[in-house]
Amino acid sequence: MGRLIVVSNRVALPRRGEPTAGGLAVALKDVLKANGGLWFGWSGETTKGPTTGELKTVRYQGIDYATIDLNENDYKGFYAGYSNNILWPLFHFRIGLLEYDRKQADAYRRVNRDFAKALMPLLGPDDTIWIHDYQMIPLGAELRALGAKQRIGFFLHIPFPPWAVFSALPGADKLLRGLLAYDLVGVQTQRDLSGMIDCMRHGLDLRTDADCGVVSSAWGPKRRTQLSHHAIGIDTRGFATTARKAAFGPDAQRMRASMGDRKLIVGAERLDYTKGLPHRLRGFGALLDNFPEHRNRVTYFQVAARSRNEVASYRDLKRELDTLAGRINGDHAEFDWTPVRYVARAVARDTLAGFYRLADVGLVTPLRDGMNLVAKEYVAAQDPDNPGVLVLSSFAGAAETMDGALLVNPLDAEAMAEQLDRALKMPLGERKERWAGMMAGLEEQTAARWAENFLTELEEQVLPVEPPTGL
Ligand code: ADQ
Repeated sequence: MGRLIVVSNRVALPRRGEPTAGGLAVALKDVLKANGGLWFGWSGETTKGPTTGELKTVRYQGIDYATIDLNENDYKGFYAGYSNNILWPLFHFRIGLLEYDRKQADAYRRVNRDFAKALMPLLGPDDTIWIHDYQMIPLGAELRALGAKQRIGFFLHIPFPPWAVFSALPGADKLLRGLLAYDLVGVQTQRDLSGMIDCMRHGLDLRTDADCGVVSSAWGPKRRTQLSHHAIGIDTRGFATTARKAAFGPDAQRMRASMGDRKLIVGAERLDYTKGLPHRLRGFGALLDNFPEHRNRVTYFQVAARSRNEVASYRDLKRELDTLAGRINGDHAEFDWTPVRYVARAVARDTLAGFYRLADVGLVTPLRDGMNLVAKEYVAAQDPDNPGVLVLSSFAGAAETMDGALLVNPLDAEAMAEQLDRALKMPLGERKERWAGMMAGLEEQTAARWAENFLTELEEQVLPVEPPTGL
């Protein structure tokens, strides 16, 4: 058996003194170690000159890392442009935010081709390649065009919309056809799988067989591409331990002291329009308006790490949140109580885990989300003897399996207020019961299990039969 090659736009390179990485990076590193693997991707550096594909390599704790620099303009067009300003809104059902630009589409193709050219010489005949996420959809096809015959799998971390939405993208069918270069395409949920099947059918006129495979000759000999869903998880035990320890740390102590006997609602994400942050603030505002018994009794703490500041819609969102938080505080604050505490930056992972554990309610309200790991982390962080309640958007992939959560439609502020009220008043017995069910699921569905399941399914795929040569 060959090695495992993981490809993602960002490579989680080991850096000294860096806080513990998230579940995904840990899970991938574990499978890479077990398979003597290689992680390939962008170095994080751009150059003024053309992309040369020159490799930077480092070996650390049994894993090889290989990265390349990218031309500055190509990177902008590929990443901030096509990936984040076109594909990200499209896959999150927000076609109104999609700003199509053909030059960016070209940069996206070019960068994927550059990746393929740099990766190709590193591949052994028996290696298995696992490509990650929307920045890299055409990479499999680019590798096939260069003659790659290895098993190649692709996993999409974000939602997969149906054709009625997907078709808004100029060249939608070409992007879809790229998926046929893979032996396995994985998405997070049943709902995403339905979206992908719908696109295959209406965008490419391809029907899936009884086991959810599509057959095509789009990239050489006839290949069957397996389509399936694999919900990503977290390192549940590890996160629970981190949270238990962090609850006694200085940050959690300070937070606890500042709360007095008030209850705490917590939210944490990247500052992103898909995460429903303004909706969440409106829901909390409605709680204070409609349920006066919670005034001066509960604080909502939101950490929103700034991201993608180069994209205008992200800057607009920051302004909107500043205004909304200011308005709620202006309307409701007392001299000794600030209803909304809003921190627009990243917080260390263990500090965050400690805050989750202190919080009576975890509020997670994306408008669309592939999975949403915060929902899982919040549950894993709870004290089994006094667990908090998860209030979760039904549009998060996590909602498909986390049925102990109180589900909300984030567009309905009044309904969110009702669920928050219910969560804040929920008796201990019900909280324990809901939590235990979800925790059992999370202990089963870890990030490591997700990686293992995906790779097992990839290894099971039968590769195309090459036509005999020399005839
Ligand atoms: P993201 O959109 O980044 O991931 P999510 O799954 O919630 O979203 O993961 C975010 C991670 O960042 C969590 O581990 C969280 O603890 C951490 N984090 C959030 N806010 C933070 C803050 N302010 N400071 C520090 N850390 C913070 C994409 C998809 C998701 C999918 C994942 C994995 O959009 O739907 O679940 O990939 O597949």
